[in-house]
Amino acid sequence: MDVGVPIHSGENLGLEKQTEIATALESFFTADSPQLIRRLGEGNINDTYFIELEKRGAVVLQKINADVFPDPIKVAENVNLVTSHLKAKQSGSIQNFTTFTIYPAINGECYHLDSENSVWRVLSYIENSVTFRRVQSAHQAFESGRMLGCFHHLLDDLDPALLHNPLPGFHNLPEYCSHYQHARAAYHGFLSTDLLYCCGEVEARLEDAWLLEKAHQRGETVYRVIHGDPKFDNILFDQTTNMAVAMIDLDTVSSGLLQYDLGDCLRSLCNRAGEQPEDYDDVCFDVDICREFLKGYKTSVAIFPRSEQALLYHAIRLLTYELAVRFLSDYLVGNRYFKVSDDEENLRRALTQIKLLNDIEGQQVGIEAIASSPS
Ligand code: GN1
Ligand code: MG
Repeated sequence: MDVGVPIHSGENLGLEKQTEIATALESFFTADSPQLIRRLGEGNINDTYFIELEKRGAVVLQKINADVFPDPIKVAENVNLVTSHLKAKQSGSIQNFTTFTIYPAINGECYHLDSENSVWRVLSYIENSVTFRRVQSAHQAFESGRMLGCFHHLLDDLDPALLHNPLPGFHNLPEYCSHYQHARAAYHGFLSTDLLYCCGEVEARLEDAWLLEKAHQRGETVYRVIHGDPKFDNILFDQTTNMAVAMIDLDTVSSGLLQYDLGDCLRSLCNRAGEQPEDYDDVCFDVDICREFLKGYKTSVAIFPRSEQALLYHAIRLLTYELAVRFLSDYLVGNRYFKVSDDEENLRRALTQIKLLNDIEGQQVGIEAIASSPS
């Protein structure tokens, strides 16, 4: 059985890091000091820490990755706007949906800018919560759908134009494809069998890159507030009740298509082998998990238009493809974007998404049937 990742687990940090963190905390809390500092979660982008403060107790501290987000202050402001909206609308009417609180810095801002221009923020820690790398049950799939549906439902009256664009080019598949082509042309490293296989699979689908944008131009889908990165381990579960409790990692909240969120969540949730499988043969898309997710999703959203449902298969396929293109391009340019533990990790990640993509395409009929089913 796969084991959930208690979000407070992780390695201990060196003295230099601890000092940097303690200094950042002084800009948020007076007369309080950290008793315990640990890395938190397994995000590919930001640095996240679990902090136990002497007086205030547990909080979460994050340093926003300025190599990825060109303007981290905009990211912090977006998250502040979205969490304020969620809190204002929630007012106890929706069960099992928690929104974390953002602690203001002493100067009143929702972030702290340090002497090296790094942006830090502090969030409340949701007690007794856990994230999972891989889905373990149909119940978790239903709960994931219910949670993402609540998130969309509560934000459906927030004007997406009020949000900054946190990451220009994010989910822009035509642009990712063009970056890939440049990266491939400039690559002069070793052409392994796996690399050639991945490049061939990516290049065979380049002309599909505009599909969702064309559907948008035809009026089949609209721009709205989306999470942007709702992969399965960005959903918090309560350890006691096993209910989903919160969506985390809101840095990519932005104006976008519903398909980006549904496709990204389903490609990660329904691949029960995870993004880093031990055996590529285990990588496949579990349609039963997809069905349960959609049941949960439909219990939360007021409306789920037919035209949006009709795009679901392509959303799942194209968001899987998009991530394969992104991992592969990053590998070709020398691993500049995603955190890696070794030089080949992004190639292995790309290979996993390509295996998944092929399985999704092989199951098109089944996925389309689930997507169009009324319940
Ligand atoms: C990144 O930060 P994290 O690990 O939740 C990435 C997502 C990818 C994901 C793949 C801002 O998410 O787009 O789908 O890795 N986030 C950003 O694991 O690029
Ligand atoms: Mg993220």
